Amino acid sequence: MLLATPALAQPNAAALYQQHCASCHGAQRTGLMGPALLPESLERTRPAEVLRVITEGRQATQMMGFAEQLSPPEIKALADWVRTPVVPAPRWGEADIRASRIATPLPADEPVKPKWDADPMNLFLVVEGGDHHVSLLDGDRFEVITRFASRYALHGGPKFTPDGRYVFFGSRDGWITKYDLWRLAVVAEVRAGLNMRNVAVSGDGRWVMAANYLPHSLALFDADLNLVTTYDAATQDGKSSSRVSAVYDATPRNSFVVALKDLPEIWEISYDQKTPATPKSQWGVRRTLLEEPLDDFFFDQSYRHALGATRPKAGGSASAQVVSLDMRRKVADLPIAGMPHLGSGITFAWNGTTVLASPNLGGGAVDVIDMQSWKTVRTIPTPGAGFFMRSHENTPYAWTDSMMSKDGKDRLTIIDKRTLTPVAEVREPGKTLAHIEFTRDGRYALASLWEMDGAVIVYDARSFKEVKRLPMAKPVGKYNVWNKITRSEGTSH
Ligand code: DHE
Repeated sequence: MLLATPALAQPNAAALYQQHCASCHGAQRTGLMGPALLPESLERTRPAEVLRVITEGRQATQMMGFAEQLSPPEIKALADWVRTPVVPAPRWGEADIRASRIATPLPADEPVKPKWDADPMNLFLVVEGGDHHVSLLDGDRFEVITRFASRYALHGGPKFTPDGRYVFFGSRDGWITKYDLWRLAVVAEVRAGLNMRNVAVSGDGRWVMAANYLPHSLALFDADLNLVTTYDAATQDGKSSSRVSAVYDATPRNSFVVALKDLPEIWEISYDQKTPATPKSQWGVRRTLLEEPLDDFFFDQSYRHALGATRPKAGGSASAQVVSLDMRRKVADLPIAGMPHLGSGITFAWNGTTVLASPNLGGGAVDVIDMQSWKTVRTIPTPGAGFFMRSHENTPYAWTDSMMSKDGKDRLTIIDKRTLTPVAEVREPGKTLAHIEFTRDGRYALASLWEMDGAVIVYDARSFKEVKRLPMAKPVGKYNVWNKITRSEGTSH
């Protein structure tokens, strides 16, 4: 008689998770000491990488490898399971936000002056994604003043207070960290959401706003990260809600401008009010209704216009639009060759007008657009799709990367802003070069060698020669205090 082989029991991933992972990543997978393991948080991590991390662990962190304790099918089951939604969906309300706040007040006997000897306006913060650290750099001597651990996976530019003393970092897991650059210490932290996009600081330094994918909300804090109120990102009738793509400070308008991923609306929330917002009496939301959702914004220097990208349509490409924030309607379609990465664009004077130049993620080109007529004046070829473009008022050149392309990722293209033509390249063969930021005076350009054993490379902005190389662990981005607080036209704000 032939006996049927019993089917092999499937590993119970939920039980394995509670046994091995919950103490660090939270019973609801919303993160504790370890990062959140929700589908939203893992969207950007390849399945093979999740398998590898569970098997081998993550270097220089508390994440150990489980190869000895779990079988390959158990590891595979866990890796698949953490990509499934938590049911019921985890909540993160105002009480959770308030309870998460950690503050370290200034010791009464500490003198109020910087602990270092450097130009406070020419400091750089370098976000090192490789091991989740931040380095503070003296922008004259190109020396590291200090290096400290950040929250897991910071995203978006850190935002400075107008005096340049404090900086706010946002992590994809929802943590906001306020850091005192003078005392070299964390002042306060709070978890604004479970999956966050970025933070913005008001031009007067009094308010911090966070944009969340999960929950669908905005969270408003005072400058010490005490929660003031949250806004549900929903239509006026409350019937549909949206992930919030990003929040931007529009200092000339004294307002926050909000990009919504799933709703055809732009929001503007003015902080130019006599009465502070409270949970019961929020500042009003001014809605500009659109034909389709726009995210990834760029603004003209006056912040009268928001330039937004639409998502690619099935079989088609993305496009971009110009919206007047005063008239509250679309005023132009932007002729852009591929998927723009508008947030990384720059503006400069050219031929009697002001132009916007933006790299695009869809192909090898930089689009240059006249900001009066909203017409393309030039499409500049680059070796491949790029993420970041930077310049400075004191240099005739703009630098852009091609980090998303196989063949072009190892070089930066230097474009003459007068002729709109590429004039030079710097190259690190076989490696990834990306994200540029200039010193306060525009004399040097700092770029990232975007590798685990990477570096910040300092180039002379006139001769394009390397001046210095500082070892860093995958330096994702770098931010100069002066260029940010003066809203230099050559960088993001
Ligand atoms: Fe970013 C800024 C959106 C993927 C590194 N990125 C921003 C901003 C937005 C944005 C809206 C501006 C907010 C701000 O600075 O406050 N980024 C997006 C995306 O939608 C996208 C394409 C997909 C996603 O899932 O988020 C995306 N971004 C990435 C990356 O893969 C990058 C290269 C690596 C990483 O660590 O995530 C990346 N984004 C950055 C950086 C900035 C940024 C370094 C700040 C640039 C600056 O100079 O200000």
